[in-house]
Amino acid sequence: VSRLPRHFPRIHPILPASCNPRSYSKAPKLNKFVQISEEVRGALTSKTPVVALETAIYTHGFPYPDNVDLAIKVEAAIREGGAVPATIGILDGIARVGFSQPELECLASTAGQKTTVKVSRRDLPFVVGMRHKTAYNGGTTIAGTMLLAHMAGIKVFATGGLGGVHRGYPNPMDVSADLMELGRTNVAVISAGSKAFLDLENTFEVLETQGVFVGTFGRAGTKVMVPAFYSRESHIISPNILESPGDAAGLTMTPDASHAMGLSSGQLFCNPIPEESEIPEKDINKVISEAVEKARHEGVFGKDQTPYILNEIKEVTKGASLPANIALVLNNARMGTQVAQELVRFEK
Ligand code: PSU
Ligand code: MN
Repeated sequence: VSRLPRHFPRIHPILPASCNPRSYSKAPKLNKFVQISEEVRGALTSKTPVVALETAIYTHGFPYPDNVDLAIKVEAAIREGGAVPATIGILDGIARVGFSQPELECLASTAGQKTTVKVSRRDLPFVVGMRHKTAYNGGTTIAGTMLLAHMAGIKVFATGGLGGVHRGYPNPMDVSADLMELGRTNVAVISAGSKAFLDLENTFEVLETQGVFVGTFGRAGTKVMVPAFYSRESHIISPNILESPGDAAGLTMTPDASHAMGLSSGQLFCNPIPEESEIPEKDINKVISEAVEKARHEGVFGKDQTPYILNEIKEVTKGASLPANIALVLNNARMGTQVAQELVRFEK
């Protein structure tokens, strides 16, 4: 578990008095290290739609207390659509599927602490296995969240932006584990594409190599590009077009086409940021290039790079990137809710 870069703001060095991670461990167990909340377990049993959510965006993407605010808004948007949110992350060394609001606030308030780590597939066994020694809290990345969602039987997962191939490949050979997870785990991820500071061409090449279905919501018969996080369009043509959440759900339903083909890979449903919240490519490109260059210059790489660059973009745009980021996450949560609704109808 690596340290945060020197420049990452440590916003909240001390836990708020009301937050004791150890006091939240009463949910039913999936196994020794994984708990599922009563609400999420009940929803899955009764075939109520469930939407999984990641927590790395709270621990390593948004400052406290904005992250709490976002976490609450996203869950509320999913409930409004008639689905149950299943926020996934690590609290006190236990992987949780489904957070209560106090638990969410607790995790989010530990953002920036050394024992609050960014947890991808490779980190999971360590953070739970170390519980007796160091009680880690963790924000799970898309890869980490997919793995836990799959374990709990959740098929739909809404998030912000997918990790990808970092610019400068193959020096370093930085390819997000998110792409490999999509290649091996059957969970549908709804995202605003991949972050614009990545090498988008190669990101979509790797997804193809991994056998991941990629579709973008748009009108059939038109030219639909995959979105680029802050901007609605990149210069990459979407390999497939999804006309509706029902279209998307048809791909993840059971028994479905991929199941019939014996596939166990995931799906990526790209959902462009709403027009009114978009930051046009020409306005954000220079900021992004400079942030990437600064990260390189400062020697920030590996798992620290994504949080560092996001924070740089936020600083340089004087916070203007935050509302866009919030808008696209909420937009994806709403779309994820509709996909989960459709999926349940297919399964009934
Ligand atoms: N998008 C954001 N903020 C984030 C991330 C994505 O707007 O914090 C996180 C996601 O959790 C994603 C992770 O899975 O960054 C990818 O990190 P890496 O490139 O180290 O795999
Ligand atoms: Mn990486």
